[in-house]
Amino acid sequence: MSKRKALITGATSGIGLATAKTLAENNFDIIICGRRLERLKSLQDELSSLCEVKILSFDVSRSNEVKKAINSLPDDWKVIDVLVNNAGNAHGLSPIQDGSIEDWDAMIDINVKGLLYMTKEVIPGMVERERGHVVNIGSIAGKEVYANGNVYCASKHAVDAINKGMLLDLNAYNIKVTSINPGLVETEFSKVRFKGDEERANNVYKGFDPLVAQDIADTILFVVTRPAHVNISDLTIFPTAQASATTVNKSK
Ligand code: NDP
Ligand code: 8X3
Repeated sequence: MSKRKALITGATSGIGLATAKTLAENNFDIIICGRRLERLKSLQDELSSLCEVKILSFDVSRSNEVKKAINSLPDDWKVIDVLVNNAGNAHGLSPIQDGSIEDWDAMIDINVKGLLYMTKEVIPGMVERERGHVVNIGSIAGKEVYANGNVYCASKHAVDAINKGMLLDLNAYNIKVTSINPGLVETEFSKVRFKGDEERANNVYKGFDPLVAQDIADTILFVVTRPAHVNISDLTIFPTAQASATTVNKSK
């Protein structure tokens, strides 16, 4: 029997990279996506002894690029069993009155519209086959709003609402929909949020043990390998030291 195929957006770093490796090690063929082509190529080299690996390098926030990328897949690769909508980032951390329009556009365009563009290209095949699983990576920022998180929190609240909408609309088609909402995970996330300021980024994870990308990848593997009658619809995952978006025991 052929392996199931999973498409992972944001596979060049952090949660997406760990997920790509984990699924490759656990009987999936994978389509890895991201803008940094060199990273995708080296991941393909690393994983190609384990499974079939296809690369799609494009910007999720550009609907024409998304369409072109999915259309470029050979027909048998268009049969995507698992879509992991993971690509996204925070850009900036400012009070609303000081926020940058460029940062707002990036977060809405990538985290919300990018996820929708991917979904639009991949879901019709799932509906036709009455089979498939969409895993949306939300955040605790989609469950709570914290000071200065305004637009990033809005983008992740939108992911939460879209996830709920997908669950309802795809119910008739036997399609599983899962939202995974992590707390603090040490990846390149804070480096992007703080525009390359490594010291500020590293400080976010000081004084406690944050989650690592592999913790989320292990959870995604668990979720996508449940029996056919089981759908895990919504999960929030914190490091043990975290109890809410802003309650973190930093006594270490
Ligand atoms: P990273 O910065 O390590 O990874 C982000 C990934 O998204 C990269 O692979 C990047 O690829 C991709 N990406 C970003 N913008 C685009 C774009 N325009 N087009 C295509 N791909 C893009 O961060 P994480 O792994 O932490 O983040 C992954 C997801 O997890 C995000 O949705 C984030 O909001 C969410 N999350 C993260 C948490 C954390 O604490 N780290 C907690 C909760 C949720 P490339 O640059 O090559 O395009
Ligand atoms: C990432 C987690 O708390 O930095 O979504 O917003 S947080």
